[in-house]
Amino acid sequence: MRTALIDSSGAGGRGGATWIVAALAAFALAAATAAADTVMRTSVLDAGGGRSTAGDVVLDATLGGIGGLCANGSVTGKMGYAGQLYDAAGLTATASPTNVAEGGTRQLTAAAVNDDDTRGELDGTPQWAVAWGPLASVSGAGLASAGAVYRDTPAGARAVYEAKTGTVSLLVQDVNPDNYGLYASDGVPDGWQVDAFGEENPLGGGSADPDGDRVPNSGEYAGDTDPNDEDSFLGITAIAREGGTGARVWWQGGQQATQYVERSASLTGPAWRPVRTNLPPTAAFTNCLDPSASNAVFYYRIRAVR
Ligand SMILES: [Ca+2]
Ligand SMILES: [Ca+2]
Ligand SMILES: [Ca+2]
Ligand SMILES: [Ca+2]
Repeated sequence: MRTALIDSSGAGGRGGATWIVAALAAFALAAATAAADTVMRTSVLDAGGGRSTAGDVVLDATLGGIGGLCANGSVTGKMGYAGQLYDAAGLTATASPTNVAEGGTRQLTAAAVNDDDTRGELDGTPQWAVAWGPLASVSGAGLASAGAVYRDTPAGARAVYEAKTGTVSLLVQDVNPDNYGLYASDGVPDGWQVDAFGEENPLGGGSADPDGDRVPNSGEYAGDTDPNDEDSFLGITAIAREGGTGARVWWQGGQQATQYVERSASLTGPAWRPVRTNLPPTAAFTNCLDPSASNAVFYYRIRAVR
């Protein structure tokens, strides 16, 4: 292997003038770096190139680095070429990040996909549209607006430009559990209402009692009982004396709510005092003993929270 020499020291030159021996002219590009006080020798010029150092100069020259792909955002280009000939082969649509909160917006971007694997900016503006899912709209500038959802929901937008189409998938995130359609603002999580009654069903409202068990849907949710089953509800089913001063209370309910059994000596201005706290998972049918009921009159109630 012969080397190329760039020498400004005058030691190997003629009359101190800089001169160059280009032993490998075909590879001169890989070593064409010099400084006024530097001697640079390219010790190796193989297919992979390598690092050369002289004085305080370091040259990383790689023949493979002459060409290749570089990317910046949605645009990808080929470097090291005098020109680029390509045809637009398709369209790509992107978003970063791909999640958007319900009621929020996300900027979308479209780019041309060329037949040499590069991507480039469009010469014009694509037509944007909602492709699927709970997007309220996509503006002409590609700003997607997310509608209300009752749980995290996939969505998609479409860009069309010169008969080419690109789509981008998004995830609309549920950030407010009580804002969806007919079920909004009634104190009951919309996802629970949709699971029990489907979407936009008037029977699924928080105050409705479609199964006729005298427990509204809001109470069925709180007690984790079935709003479509009249035999499923939270309630005391029996009370009986036990022993000298005790009273046993039986009740039924759901499984995933915290239950509180309480008593009061009066229903006029009652002062409810705790008897039993029942943590989930709870049995659908259970009971407890109130050992200090004495011979007085007491009223019992049960409530549930989750
Ligand atoms: Ca929501
Ligand atoms: Ca609701
Ligand atoms: Ca009911
Ligand atoms: Ca019920």
